[in-house]
Amino acid sequence: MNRRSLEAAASERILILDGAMGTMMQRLDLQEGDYHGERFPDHPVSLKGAHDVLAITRPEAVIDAQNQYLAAGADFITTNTFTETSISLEDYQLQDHVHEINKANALASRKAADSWTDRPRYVLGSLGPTNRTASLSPDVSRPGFRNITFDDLYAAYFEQALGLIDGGVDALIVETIFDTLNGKAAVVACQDALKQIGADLSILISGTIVDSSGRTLSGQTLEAFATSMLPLNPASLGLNCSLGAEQLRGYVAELSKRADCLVHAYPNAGLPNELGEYDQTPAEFAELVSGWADSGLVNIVGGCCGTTPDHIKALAEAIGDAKPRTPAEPASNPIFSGLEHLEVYPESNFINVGERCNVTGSRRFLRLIKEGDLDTAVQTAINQVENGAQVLDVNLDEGLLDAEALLPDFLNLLNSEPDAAKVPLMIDSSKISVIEAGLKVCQGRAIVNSISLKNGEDEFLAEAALVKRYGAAAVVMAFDEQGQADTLERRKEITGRAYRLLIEKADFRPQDIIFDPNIFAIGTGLPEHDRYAIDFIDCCRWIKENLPGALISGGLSNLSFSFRGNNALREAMHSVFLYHAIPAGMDMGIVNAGGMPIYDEIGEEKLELLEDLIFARRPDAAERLIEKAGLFQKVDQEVADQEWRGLSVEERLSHSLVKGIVDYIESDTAEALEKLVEPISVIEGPLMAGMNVVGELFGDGKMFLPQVVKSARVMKKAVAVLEPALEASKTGRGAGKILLATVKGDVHDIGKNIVGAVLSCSGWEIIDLGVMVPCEKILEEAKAQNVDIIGLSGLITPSLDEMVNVASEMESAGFTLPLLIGGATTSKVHTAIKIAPEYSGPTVHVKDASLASGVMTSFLSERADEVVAQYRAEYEEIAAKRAKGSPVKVLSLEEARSRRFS
Ligand code: THG
Repeated sequence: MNRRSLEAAASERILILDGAMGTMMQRLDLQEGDYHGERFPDHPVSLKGAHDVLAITRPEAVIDAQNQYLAAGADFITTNTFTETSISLEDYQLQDHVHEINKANALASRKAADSWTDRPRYVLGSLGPTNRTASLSPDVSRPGFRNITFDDLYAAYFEQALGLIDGGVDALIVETIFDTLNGKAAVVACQDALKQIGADLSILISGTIVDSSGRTLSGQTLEAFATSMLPLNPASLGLNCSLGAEQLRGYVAELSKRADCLVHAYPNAGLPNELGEYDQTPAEFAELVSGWADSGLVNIVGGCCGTTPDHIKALAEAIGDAKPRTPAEPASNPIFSGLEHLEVYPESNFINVGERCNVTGSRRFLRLIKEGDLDTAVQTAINQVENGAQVLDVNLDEGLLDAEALLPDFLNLLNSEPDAAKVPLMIDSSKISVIEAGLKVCQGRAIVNSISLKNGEDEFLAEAALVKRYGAAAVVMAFDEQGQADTLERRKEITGRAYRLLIEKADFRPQDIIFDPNIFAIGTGLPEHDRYAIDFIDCCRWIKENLPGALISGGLSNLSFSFRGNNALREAMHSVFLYHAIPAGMDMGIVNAGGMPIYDEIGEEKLELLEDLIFARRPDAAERLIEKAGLFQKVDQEVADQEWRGLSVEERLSHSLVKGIVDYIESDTAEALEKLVEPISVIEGPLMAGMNVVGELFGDGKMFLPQVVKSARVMKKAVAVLEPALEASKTGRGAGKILLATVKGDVHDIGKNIVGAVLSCSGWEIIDLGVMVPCEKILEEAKAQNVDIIGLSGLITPSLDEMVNVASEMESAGFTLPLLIGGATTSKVHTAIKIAPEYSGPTVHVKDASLASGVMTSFLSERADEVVAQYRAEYEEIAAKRAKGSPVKVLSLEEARSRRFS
């Protein structure tokens, strides 16, 4: 059953999987002898409990159990081979019988399935997670240690898959994946085993999340897991085991939204009780799981631990002829992952890739690696993420280092630090064997840096195939057989050729290609280097117009190599270059996330010198810049300090915020509080003024994320100083209780924190759930804490969709309390036309913190009904106006042409 035939079957109706097997076997009360049978009479260890050997020693017991599921209405039965790799079979000293046991199980299941002739019944070959993890250390004192590698797992799964395919399964399912790296090894092994045998069978991928934080055991979010797995092209992606169906709904919905393949789900029968038993009844189970079908979230459903033929029967009946889910449109946004995912939206800002974990790019990092001080070296990674790096470039290529051995060691250690491992990795090496060694330790979806045409098309396509095998994306350098592209024409020629090859011959999606049209040093004194910067920028524009969907990156610090020793000059140069390259299409860059001045503050004289050089506006640009290099040397800190320290306290606060200076923020905030008396006045006055400047500069591309991160830190410190005063000035009006949360997918909380601070001043009790809060958690806490109002916050555009989702889930869950919407991208119009229609309770957009208390008080007042009615009328009017269409009247083409300007 290949992918197409599975999709065809699943397009007609929702398909039913079987339930748990272990309990069925236990019920038979089999004795030691039943397990040994005639095949293993003298086996040296006890086999009791090794249910999988029963396919050899008591096949009729297995067939009988599976028939019960088929009778209950299952379309699929799963082979009893969850632990049948050589790795797990060692527990029973059966590791030499892998092929035999897997094949026997497949044959037994085949026999059961084939005894039904009413409709096609299928056999799914099961591959479980094994008892080891490739992404986690079993030893807390050695976080970089692993007791199993990708290669070990691959070999074990390959052997198992061959046995299953030999026994005649219809499809393979890699299930209960709690470590994505184990899962990847299994999927790649299945693909290779199928290729070797020449079979074309579907592969289903099934993850498991271990707690209500929604993460896998190895720490990935569900989105990061899906991001790693979807590029491996499963016929179906889904979840099993995990929590009970009740807790799983939000995650199934999330997968359903992302997966451009089928989606399956087979949860446990609720959460285990104190005795570890599952006691959800078949009716309860069926109602919850069929609810997903009714909402169009799933294509294939069944049960995991604790489910019985009765559960499956109830489920099949409850599903009836519910309409199967339509797979999501194939994604077109680039998306990468570490422990968390990074999706690049058309409106995303520039993406910072940290450059410092590079032995040729940092003397300090090289020394740490050479001395074997990997712990401190990993700190370099953490620091960069703290400073705003959204991806980490790692390069250990150096003549005297064995990068192929060292890189996995370093990455294993890095991957055990969640503060670094949350971002995707960019594996930087000029040797493909080193890159592959790196990919074998990444559970996330990494970026390969880089592949190129330098050794011709065959090698390029082989490298591209390797990238695809691990589900990664790739930086493609503008190199070919003749060398590096150093003119605009050569840059176009090579990137264009590489694009065609990747799309037409390597089955790449455009969004998985990241072109690097070579940032080389300018100002070297050689006139042939003068156009390097401008040609790169022009090439960005050309790529965006001619190679649709591909991303553009570059190594920024290369640009200023000629000015080594003058960091201030180098940083200013980088800032100016980005200011022009980003609008031309540069999406991401390998940068020093810590250092970059704000474009607007470089000053006219310096700016002119730099732009003369970058745009090759005059032949002596470099000379003039060198002459004036002194301008860039950091001004004596004391002198500089004296200048801005002389400003008013309001201006000083704003200055600290914009510049990200923490040194004086505490004393200045205290001074401002004395002057303005009310803590709220300090927040709403100078602090907001500073943050507004930051917001504007960021929006205009004059400030970058690392700088915004610094400003946010300063803001937090200032608010902390005000907190006692806020607390004391509480009016004690006892207004009510509000739950605040930044929605899932979003980490911004400055606005939300301010709202919280302002509201608590007015006597509101604040339940602040923090950032990245999943919908289920919001609903759960709102109920548990019996809040009066829910306030959702978010800064980035995708948060708008998530807010719509929360509103609709509030409706499904029967909420009626008011919902407030706030945050930079939110608006009254969006709230009126997208969010309010999803929820029948009052739904209102609140423009800024100062308004929140008023709105909320009115909702809880005696005239609440009137207020709600007013809002509703206003919002419905906005929505109605929108529905009537755009106020701009569009002319026909002929009419427009007839009015052409003459
Ligand atoms: N494209 C792609 N990958 C790349 C590059 C590129 N990887 C490597 C490099 N170029 C990008 N990384 C760096 C890292 C550091 C520096 C430059 C580029 C750098 N370092 C200081 C120096 O050499 O003066 C080191 C200072 C120190 O020792 O601390 O400039 O273009 N795809």
